[in-house]
Parts: sequence; structure tokens; C-alpha cells
Amino acid sequence: MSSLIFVQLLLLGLRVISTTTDTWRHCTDLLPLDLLSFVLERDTSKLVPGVHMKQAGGVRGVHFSSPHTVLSFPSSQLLVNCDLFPKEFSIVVTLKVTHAASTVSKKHQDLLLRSCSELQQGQLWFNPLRKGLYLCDGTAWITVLEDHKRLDYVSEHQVLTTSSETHDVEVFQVPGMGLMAAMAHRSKASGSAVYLWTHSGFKLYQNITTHEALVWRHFNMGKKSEMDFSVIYKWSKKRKKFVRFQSLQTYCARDWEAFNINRQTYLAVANHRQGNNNHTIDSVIYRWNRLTKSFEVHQMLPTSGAYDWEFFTVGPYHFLVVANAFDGVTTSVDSVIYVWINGSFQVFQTIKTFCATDWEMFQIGGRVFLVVANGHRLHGNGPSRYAINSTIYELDMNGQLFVRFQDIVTYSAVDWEFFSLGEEHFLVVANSFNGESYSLNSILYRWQGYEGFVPVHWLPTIGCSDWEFFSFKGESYLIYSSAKAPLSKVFKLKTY
Ligand SMILES: [Ca+2]
Ligand SMILES: [Ca+2]
Ligand SMILES: [Ca+2]
Repeated sequence: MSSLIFVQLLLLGLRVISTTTDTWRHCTDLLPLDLLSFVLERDTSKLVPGVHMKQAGGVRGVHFSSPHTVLSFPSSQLLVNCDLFPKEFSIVVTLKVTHAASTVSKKHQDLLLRSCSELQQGQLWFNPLRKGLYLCDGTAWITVLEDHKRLDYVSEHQVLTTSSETHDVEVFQVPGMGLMAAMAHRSKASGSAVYLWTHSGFKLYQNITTHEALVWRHFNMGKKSEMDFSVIYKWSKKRKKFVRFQSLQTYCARDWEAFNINRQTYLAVANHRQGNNNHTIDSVIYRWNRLTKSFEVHQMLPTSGAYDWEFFTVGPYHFLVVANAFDGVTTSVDSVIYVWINGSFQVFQTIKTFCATDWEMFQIGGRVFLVVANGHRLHGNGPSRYAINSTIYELDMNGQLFVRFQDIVTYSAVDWEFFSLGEEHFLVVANSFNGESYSLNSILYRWQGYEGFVPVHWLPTIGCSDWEFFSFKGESYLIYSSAKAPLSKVFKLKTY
């Protein structure tokens, strides 16, 4: 292993929290030290066995082919006038790893991991595959530094046959039960269903026979009549089932968003359409009344073919953004971001969207982003365009406005899902239709800072209607539902 590593520089920068014990002193405020200078002779022609000087790309480095005892030196040379090893320290290592090193099999790596014995005690080992630095304590390699897990590839984990096509999937935890998925199925005959996560994947747990049902805080699909009801289901701890809780009048409800402001619970419903063509109607914010134990109308907000509500909080501010899809003539309509002021939502900003179907808010570092899924461009009786931009906006903290950050071409996008794996951030888009086919790729994008989101994986889907990310026992998954086939697929995100 060590023969494959070309060490260029090894520095020990000591930065220590000052602590004093009675007589034993921790080493503190030490200057950065060049560790290599302690083991290398100034005259490079007199190097100890197993050590060679190397030149690569104009940089000189040291090549260790085997550890040798003459390379050790007493710690008192480093830690002067103090007794205890520093509580905090950083080691800066610059390594040149040959191609062969990065292709060492994992099995070989594990063998090396196990070979820590008393002989190696105190030795550091850099593993280029795991990008980790380890210290042998005499029996095992203890992690000093290890890189966060990264997405390697995506594998199919489960193909779940469902009773019918599915509009929406929601994954959530139920205490005492585990991970569950609620799916809004299209067929009225079979209704919607709740699935429970098992070691082999999701298994049917409960059918919700009430057609066009809503599971509380989790999902809903509306009915295509002028007036309809959405039903709130509540998890019954005693019966271990979702039970009917409250019915609310809705108009082709497309989405429910539950949120809390000042310890009050609210529900926002996206009323899509009244009758066959009236899209400019009110959507409703409900508030939970603790006394009557029911949801009551709190505020009505005008919407145009509303598809989605997204609630989010930035510092002390609460925002609610609606995805407006259609006003009866065109899909080029304003979607509206509201901000909570004195107990109600007021317009904060309007953004032009094209059949907006989903808003997703996410944060990277201290930055706040909003991404919209644009479905298609349509005006009057003209043709529809499905390959259009969906746009990521960033909140400009100074200007206090969301500004365009990145355009991404999507194909009748119906959902964006943001998730993080270790230090990496991803967006996956549900592309549903390209004008000819429902069989097309959903694309996984990785955050690359200045470059924005860059496509990294193409996942074949059929009539994709929704993506959800979830984690279970340290493993990460993505599930998608299909509006065109009676199946859902679970993908496992393989990391290294
Ligand atoms: Ca929503
Ligand atoms: Ca979404
Ligand atoms: Ca989703």
C-alpha cells in the first residue's frame, strides 16, 4: 500500500484547546511542524532504506516503499515543554496516488485493515479508496479522518406491483410501526393504500377503500366533479390503522401541505379546478382548532389551476408558495410566494411559470433555493411544448427576492426531489412526457457549486408522477410512482 503512495508533504499543525491539569500540561499553541523533516536527512543521497526522493510535475516528493523503524523519533522532539498530547490537532497530507492504488480491490483493502497488530501500533495509514486516515492502536485501525459517503451508482431494489396507476407517493415514519408509504392510486375501485417497509421492500399494509382519499399530512387526490371532498385520515395507535377523521370540501384537490407556525397546525389545500374549466378559484388554508378538534378555514387565497403548495421557513420568516398551472387560456401564469405577516399570508413575490406542478425548497450551506417543475407551455388552441425549462431560484438575502439561478430542460416535469448524501446534494426530476412517449428518463443532478446542478444519472421511468427519497438503517433509497403503469420502483443509492 505505502509503496503506491507518493508523499509530498506532511505537516502537523497543532491547534490546541488550552486545558490545564494539576501538573501535567497539554501541549498548546504549537507552531505548524514539518513532520517529514524529522525523518529525512537534509542530504537526499543519504536516505534511509525504503525511502526515495521523487520528482513529478515539477514537485518533489518522498516515496516510501516500506515502513522502517529508523523513521520513528521520540514525540518529545515535537511536543516541547509539555507533557500531554494535544487535545486537538490537524495533520495535512498531500498525496499522489498512482492509478493502481485507486483500483486496489476492496477485499485487499479489508485484508490490510485487519493487519493492524502491536508491530504497527502508532502508525498512520492512508486509504485512498475510502479517502480515510487511520491510526493503529495495536489491535485495530482507528479512524482519524474519513471522507463522507458518496453516491457511486443507483441499483433497482424493488418493483412493487400496485393495484392501479399512482398519482403520488409519500414516505413517512409512524412511531412503533416503522417506515410507511402512502400511495394515491388512480383506480376508484381499489382506492389508495398504505405500505409498510420490510427487509425486502414495501409490502401492502392497508387499503383505504374510500375513493380519492387523503392521508393526513401525507397525500391526496381530488375527484373530477364540481364539488368534492377530501378526507383526512388519522393514524390510530390502538387500531394500528389509518381511520377516517374529517372531510373537507375541495375542488379537484391536487396537494395538501401541512405545517406549523407558532405551535399552530395548518393545512393548505391546492384546489385545482371547479367544474370542467374554472381554474381561477380559491385555495384554502385550514387551521387546527384544539377545542373543536377539527380543521377550520383560516384564509382563502386566489389560485389558477393550483397543483402544489410548499411551505418553508427561513430564519424568522414563514413562506408558502403555490404552483399555479393554468388559468383556462394559458399555462404561462404567475405562481405566488406568500410570506406570513401578522397571522395571515401576504404576497411576497410572483414568478412566471409554465404549468407549474411542484415547488421544492432546499438549502445548501446557508443558501436558500426554490425549484419549480414546469409541465408544458400552452396558449389557447396552440400546440403544447413539453421540453421546456424548469428553473432553480435562489433567495437573494440582500434584495430579499428569489432570483433565477439555473435553468434545466425538463420534459413535462411533475416533481422535483432534493436530498443529501453525506456532503453531496442532489435533485431528481420526474420527467413524465416528451410529447410522444411516457417512457423516458428521470434525471439525477448533483450539486457542483459554481456549476450548479449537473446531470449524473439517468433513470428510466414510465409516466413518472412522483419521486421520494428516504433512508432506512443507514441505507438510502429513492422511490418513484407511475401514473401510466400499476407499479412503483424502489432504487437503492449505492455509496462508497
Ligand atoms: Ca406540497
Ligand atoms: Ca417535490
Ligand atoms: Ca415528491
